[in-house]
Amino acid sequence: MPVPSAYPFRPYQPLRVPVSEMERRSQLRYENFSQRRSVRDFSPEPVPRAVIENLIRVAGTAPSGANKQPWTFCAVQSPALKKQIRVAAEQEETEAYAHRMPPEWLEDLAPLGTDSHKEFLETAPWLLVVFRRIYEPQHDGSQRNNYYVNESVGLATGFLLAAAHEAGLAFLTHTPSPMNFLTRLLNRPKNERPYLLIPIGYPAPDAQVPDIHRKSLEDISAWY
Ligand code: IYR
Repeated sequence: MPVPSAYPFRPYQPLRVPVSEMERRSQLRYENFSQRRSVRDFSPEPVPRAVIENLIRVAGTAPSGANKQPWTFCAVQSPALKKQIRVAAEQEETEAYAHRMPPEWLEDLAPLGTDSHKEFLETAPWLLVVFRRIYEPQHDGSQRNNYYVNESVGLATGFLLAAAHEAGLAFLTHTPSPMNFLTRLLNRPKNERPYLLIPIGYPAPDAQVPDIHRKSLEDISAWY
């Protein structure tokens, strides 16, 4: 018998997937996801707002600490705002590449061919800016903390990116550092902190990606 609770519960019996079908689906999912690559050269081709709305809806289904759902997803389409974001990001990145990142970090980035130019911030049809909500302001003016905010927002963002890939879109998980300029440019409230900046769209027709490789199952797992 289920334990009685002060809060309402309801039955949950999602449709069972037969094991053979489970194997097939997980294999297909892996094959599809293994094709995903981070993209830095975008086509300006538009992506319908309805698609972005669905991706954000998917993100909102992620598990979160105490079901606080401590996230806000800002979708930026305005060319003027994208330009402001690019200018501010490039300012920080110029400083970062020239002075802030230690030689070892620059060495690790060399195979990716990145630099302080962030044209994709203007070219991609959408910029998704993910904010984590540290606390929730209460009606009486007090604050109530959220739990496992980084983990929760990471999961939600992962859900969103998986859905974007499945929808046939390309993206980059961009982390200009520091990114407080996003709080300012998007006029976000004090309880929100920028988490990730994600240009999303189609790759440019001549887009290239670095020839890098993924670790194998053996490399990333241990079995007991
Ligand atoms: N934020 C910089 C540097 C950078 C850092 C990491 I770690 C990367 O995987 C890629 C880039 C930039 O976006 O160029």
